[in-house]
Amino acid sequence: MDQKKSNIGLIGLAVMGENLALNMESKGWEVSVYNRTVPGIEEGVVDRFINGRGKGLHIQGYTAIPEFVSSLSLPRKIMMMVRAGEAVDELMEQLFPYLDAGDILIDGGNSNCEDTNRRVALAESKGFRFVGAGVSGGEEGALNGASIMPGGSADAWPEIKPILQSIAAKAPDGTPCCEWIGPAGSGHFVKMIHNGIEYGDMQLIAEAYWSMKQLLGLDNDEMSAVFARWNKGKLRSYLIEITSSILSHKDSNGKYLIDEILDAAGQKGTGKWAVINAMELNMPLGLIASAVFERSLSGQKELREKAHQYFPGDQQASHDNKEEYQEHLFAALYASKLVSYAQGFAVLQQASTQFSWKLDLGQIAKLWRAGCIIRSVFLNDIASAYAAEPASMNLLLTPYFREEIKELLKGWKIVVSDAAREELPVPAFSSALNYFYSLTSQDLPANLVQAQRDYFGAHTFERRDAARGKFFHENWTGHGGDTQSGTYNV
Ligand code: NBP
Repeated sequence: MDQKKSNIGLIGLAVMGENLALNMESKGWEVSVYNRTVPGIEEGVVDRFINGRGKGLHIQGYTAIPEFVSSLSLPRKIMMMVRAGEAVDELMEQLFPYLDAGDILIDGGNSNCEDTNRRVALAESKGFRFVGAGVSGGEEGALNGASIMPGGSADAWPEIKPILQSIAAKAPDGTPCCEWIGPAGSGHFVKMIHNGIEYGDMQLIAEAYWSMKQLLGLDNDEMSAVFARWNKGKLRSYLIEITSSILSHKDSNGKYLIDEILDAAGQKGTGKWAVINAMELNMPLGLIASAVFERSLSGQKELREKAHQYFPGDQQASHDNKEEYQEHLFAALYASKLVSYAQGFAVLQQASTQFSWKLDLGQIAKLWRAGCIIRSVFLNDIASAYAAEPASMNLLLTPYFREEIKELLKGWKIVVSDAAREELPVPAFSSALNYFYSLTSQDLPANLVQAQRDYFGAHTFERRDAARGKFFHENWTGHGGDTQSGTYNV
């Protein structure tokens, strides 16, 4: 007798794939799973899963692609949860010969959006459909509800929507944190910006922690209590919540684990990609860039130790009114976070315009309210701001956030200037404040930059007394020519 066909196939039984398969099965879907079997790497992955966590469930395991593919109902839906990069291309090539027209491949890994652009076009050229779906929430989200950002072949969405929305986290108002994002690699682009924002949030929280410790002299339990208090207000979020828990956590020896962990941060590349893509779009994303670079510098531990011998620093702060100062730190953290999201959403908006993606920014904010690492109450305020002003060019200029910034500015300035005086690094707080000052400056010294560019390279400049877009060149030295450099971007 023919075995019942599965509703969906899942490839890649590492931490994410296993949990997604279990999540799908728990929602009533019949699932087929496949993992490659490479001698010498790890054999028996499928057996281990089917006889372990998958035992007794509606999950069929396969170790050969043809049988795996033919176990699926038409049009086939195959979700790949494998390492981003070549593995996805290799798998696609292995799958293509066994697929029928209209079958759908979903890449749920952290793929680069440029790769997804290419893969959507390739799959569609062969009559298949391809969806790049960013999945956030880690192991726990994969099992109990993730935030999922699918984009690519639009006519695949009605086919996969019931499955993906069933395994997504539910926002407090009950809506699933999974909606169609747009064409081509837009889903992976949005996931990449999400990850960049995650880098920013983590760095900002780390700076608040460090300022509390170094400027106020608070101990771990006191700092844990401050974060717990902040988690009851406007900063309520998963990352603030776990920070409070991390700071009070003791290891089996009774020591605070936070003090035992080496201060060298790792990274897997999505923060870096976010910054590179922002640069390509000519959009400022300075806060996330400073978070990425600070992780890089933190990793140069030996160099920092040597540098410290030459410049031991001169920290002597101690604030009498610690309660009041905590409010200043709250202001610095909240205002900088506003800047980070304003920058990230402005990049999304620019990408949407440039690539004709028609992204719904308010909807994207809503997708991040549950299941993902940056989930927070604050995303409701962003969604509301876009509902009121869908075409807003910068979140900081929307009525609600304008008023918030006015309230926060005083404390934010105090923290950044105190940190500078006390030689305490707060690169994300200060990057955010400088962005805010530049953004709100009617005049900037870019006139001098333009003059220098024209002086040495005939790059031309616009004039204050002429229309925008009309370019001039000056023969600065009297012996330069009148030939202008072309206006182009490299
Ligand atoms: P990994 O990123 O560690 O990938 C391991 C899986 O990829 C294994 O199943 C492995 O098979 C398979 N694989 C590799 Br490696 N090369 C392959 C190839 N050439 N052909 C077929 N399969 C191949 O697993 P993960 O941490 O579960 O993440 C999966 C994806 O989800 C990644 O893109 C990741 O960036 C993304 N993601 C991860 C998280 C997280 O918290 N971990 C969160 C969100 C998104 P093997 O067993 O034979 O080695």
